[in-house]
Amino acid sequence: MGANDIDPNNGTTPRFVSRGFTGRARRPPSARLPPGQYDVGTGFPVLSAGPTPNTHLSSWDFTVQGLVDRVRHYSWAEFRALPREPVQVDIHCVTSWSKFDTRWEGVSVDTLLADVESEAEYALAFSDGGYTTNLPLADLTGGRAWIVDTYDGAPLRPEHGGPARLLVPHLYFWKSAKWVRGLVLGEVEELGFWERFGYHRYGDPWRQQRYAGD
Ligand SMILES: Nc1nc2c(c(=O)[nH]1)N[C@H]1C(S)=C(S)[C@@H](COP(=O)(O)O)O[C@H]1N2
Ligand SMILES: [Mo]
Repeated sequence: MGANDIDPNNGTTPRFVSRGFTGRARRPPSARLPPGQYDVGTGFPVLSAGPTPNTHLSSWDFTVQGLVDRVRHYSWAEFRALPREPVQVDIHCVTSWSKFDTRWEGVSVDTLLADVESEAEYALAFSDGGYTTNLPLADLTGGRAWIVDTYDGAPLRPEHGGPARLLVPHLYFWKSAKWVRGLVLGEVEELGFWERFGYHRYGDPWRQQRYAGD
């Protein structure tokens, strides 16, 4: 896929595919491929709806805003000083490639939200360039989501979302917003960029939640 492809599905996945019967619980431990996915191997496709933004680290910050007791801003230096952890996970793109054992490093979203008081149920992640994606707040906590700035031991390359991207590997990879700059917390679920185009509001790859209605 080229850098400017707009449809994350890109016509490569049949719109109507029969659903597998394997829910997460019944899946044998060896089966790492969600239904309808293939193992892309050593490749790492780039999927971006638009050009790669170029944000200087001096003007980069990460903001937690919306329904919060007070807005949090982390400069790049403040972000880099937070406790960090390595993450090794499988990722699953809705265009049907999956990639096993990707290695990242970054800050758990739990860390960023640790002292935030909020009644919010939902989050909208927003990025340089205007991309957004919505998630239940619960899916960003509990050690399941990170803001990562390192891939395979090196600074995350711009085309893959550097300086920093969201990583939410248990959902389709469009939820892992590249060039992420913050979260807006809220009581109601505001749909993000692909979700407004008809992609599923939640996007569980094990339940093949590719499109609204799946
Ligand atoms: N800001 C932004 N984040 C984004 C996208 C995008 O177009 N813009 N594409 C999403 C989609 S559809 C996928 S599959 C992954 C692709 O990440 P990669 O290019 O590092 O493989 O980023 C997701 N995050
Ligand atoms: Mo995607």
